[in-house]
Amino acid sequence: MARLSLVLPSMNEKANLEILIPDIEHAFSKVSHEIIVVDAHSPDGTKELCEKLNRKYGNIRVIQRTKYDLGHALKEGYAAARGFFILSSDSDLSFSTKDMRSLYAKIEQGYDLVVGCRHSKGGRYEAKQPLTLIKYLISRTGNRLIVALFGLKVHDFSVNFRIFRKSLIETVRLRRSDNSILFEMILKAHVAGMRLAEIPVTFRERRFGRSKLKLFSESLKFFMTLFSFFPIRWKRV
Ligand SMILES: Nc1nc2c(ncn2[C@@H]2O[C@H](COP(=O)(O)OP(=O)(O)O)[C@@H](O)[C@H]2O)c(=O)[nH]1
Ligand SMILES: [Mg+2]
Repeated sequence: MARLSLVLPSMNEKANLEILIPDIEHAFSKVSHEIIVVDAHSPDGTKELCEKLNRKYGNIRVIQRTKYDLGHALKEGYAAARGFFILSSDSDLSFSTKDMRSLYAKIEQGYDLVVGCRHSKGGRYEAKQPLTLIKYLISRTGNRLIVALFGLKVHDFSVNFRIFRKSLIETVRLRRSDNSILFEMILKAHVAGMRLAEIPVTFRERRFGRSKLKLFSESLKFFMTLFSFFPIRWKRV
């Protein structure tokens, strides 16, 4: 069994994965690990790239699904993971392998879930483009609202950059199929009495390609679903 599974959702991220996967192999060369790319049937040759890299490294799997959105993709990746720890990250080079190593070092200290936080002291959310600035402001406001409403000690709930024990997803049942699965995981882990921590991380503009986030509809949906999470806050899962 690998010590670590890295789960990377992807939709047309070939140019980014071409750099990210070798970077990960290098950063975790001393940790037994596997990489699972959960790909939305990207027409850009992502699958072929992963197969090529697997011939070199021997620890890369690609799962392809056509219609799945992010929550589904993540759940599928987590279920396929064989590692003791699962590190979940975007695949567009927004996060560094240095921060991935920090996540891994932190969970080794004895936590169940460690979240990479862009909004706490020492964290950074790069926003060079006007659209990213809007995204940042929505993200910061939404995350502050969640802290105020739910009283959790984590400060970034919508970030797909975290590490957790595989046993977490066997203990808490994740039901959401959209982006809100990211908050659902943190909330349910908290309610289940798990040990949570966060570390500050840097979120950069993606290196290649375009964002798949439907900013306004997704944000609206996220805020609406917040209310459906209220009952979970005060009961055990
Ligand atoms: N498999 C899969 N991956 C997705 C989907 N939507 C986004 N992603 C991936 O999830 C990560 C985050 O998406 P991104 O477009 O960068 O969102 P942003 O960082 O908020 O602009 C990237 O690696 C995307 O390729 C999807 O529906 N299915
Ligand atoms: Mg991105």
